[in-house]
Amino acid sequence: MGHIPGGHPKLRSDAEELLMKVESLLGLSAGPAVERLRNALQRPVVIVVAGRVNTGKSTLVNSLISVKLAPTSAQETTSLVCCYAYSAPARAEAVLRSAEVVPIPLGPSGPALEDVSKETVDYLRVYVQAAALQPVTIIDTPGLGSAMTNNSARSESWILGKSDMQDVPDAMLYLVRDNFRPDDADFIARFRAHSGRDRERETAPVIGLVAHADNHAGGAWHNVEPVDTAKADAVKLAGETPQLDAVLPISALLAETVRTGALRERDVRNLRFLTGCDDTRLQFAEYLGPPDGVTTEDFRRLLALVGPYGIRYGREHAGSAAQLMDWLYERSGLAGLEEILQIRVMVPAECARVEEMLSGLTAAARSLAWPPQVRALIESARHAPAFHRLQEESALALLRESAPGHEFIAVLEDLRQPDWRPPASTSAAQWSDSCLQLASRYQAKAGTAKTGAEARAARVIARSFLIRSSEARTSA
Ligand SMILES: Nc1nc2c(ncn2[C@@H]2O[C@H](COP(=O)(O)OP(=O)(O)OP(=O)(O)O)[C@@H](O)[C@H]2O)c(=O)[nH]1
Ligand SMILES: [Mg+2]
Repeated sequence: MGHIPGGHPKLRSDAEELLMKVESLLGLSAGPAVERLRNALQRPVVIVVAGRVNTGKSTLVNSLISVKLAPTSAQETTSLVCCYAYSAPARAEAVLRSAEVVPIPLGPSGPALEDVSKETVDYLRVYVQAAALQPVTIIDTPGLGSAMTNNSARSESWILGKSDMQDVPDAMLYLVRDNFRPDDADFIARFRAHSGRDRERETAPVIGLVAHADNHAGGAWHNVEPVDTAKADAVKLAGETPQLDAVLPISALLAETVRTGALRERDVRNLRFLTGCDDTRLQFAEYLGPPDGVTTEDFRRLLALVGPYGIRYGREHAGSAAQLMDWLYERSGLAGLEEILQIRVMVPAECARVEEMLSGLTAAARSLAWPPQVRALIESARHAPAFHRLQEESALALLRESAPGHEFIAVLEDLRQPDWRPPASTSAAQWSDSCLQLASRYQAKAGTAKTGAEARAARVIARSFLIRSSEARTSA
């Protein structure tokens, strides 16, 4: 079980290598221009987590950053936007409305404002050295739709108020308890419009999450399995809500417990101990007291870590800590979320950064009159197999716009998976041959295509298979 995977494993490193080659050809004169492009390239992918009060946003943020830093509770909790980014040493700062940045204390339960007045703060930044944060920055936001406080307005103006396109998040995770209400849909539509304001960019993907999956459809003690029901409801919602890129069930509580390493051997033993207990007895254990053999404190701890769902259904999977962790991971919905994040968010966002870098290099070469050999290097890099991924991305964007539902869209989406292989290929030689056949099939389709976008996509797909074929052959 990994964390949020990076995008394409080699794309950024190939891009960095190109910058290094340019630098070595140009020497010192490359300095500031190349440095600017390198900084832009290395910008982490920014994912904002939004939704109504109490949907589990901060709990999900903790599980995505693998540290319990964002405060969570059953009351309205988060009152300031907080960005979690990778850096050492761990520290926190408040960015004031005046743009001044002031360091603030970072305790084990998150940043503390202390003597900084909340009204003067625009947002908070927390830096942690968590491996999960290397490729991404995760933004926790106050709950939307709250009439009690001005937290909601803070979130809205922060998420939709960015004027510099560089600051607009690359994607949004939007949590709902059961349904997308009209104001949820309205917020999502405004986010998409805002993120796609710049004609050069596709609108940022939005992934809907059916939150509290472990407590869905009447809760853990009801007669239907809540996580399974949440899965089925997520599929239904995806069909009804075309403005979302995907809808998945998530139990942020289980995800947080898995990712932050909160579960101790003693918890696993206590849960295993409950295996033989009567369901009704367990359901009312908070009132009746826990079953003999488990202390009240231990029982409360278990409830806080895995909820009633973990107690009812997890008992059967508590043979060992590893078994329980696997089960919690699967039930939490994290696996599905991480896969979607890679394919729908990380790969496209990294392609966009590399594309920007390549255009930036071409522009700098022209405006700074770099020597012909440097220009030639940049030009040939643009067409090298290493950057073919970018062609796949732009062919996909073009086709989505001009022919949504076209059969090539699914092919291009499959190709986003770095470890994609043709089905039923057992050896590298077979894999290479199948790719070659596919390349030939798509080359032929390019000849009979009805539109420019379709022909381009077919040519791009043909080359993708050719590249994969030769990669397979060299790995054989
Ligand atoms: N059973 C269950 N409880 C959850 C889940 N996610 C969050 N919770 C609990 O719900 C409460 C609210 O969670 P938070 O993460 O603070 O919610 P939030 O969306 O950040 O809330 P605000 O910051 O107030 O908008 C906490 O008590 C969490 O422990 C979940 O998936 N399942
Ligand atoms: Mg919160």
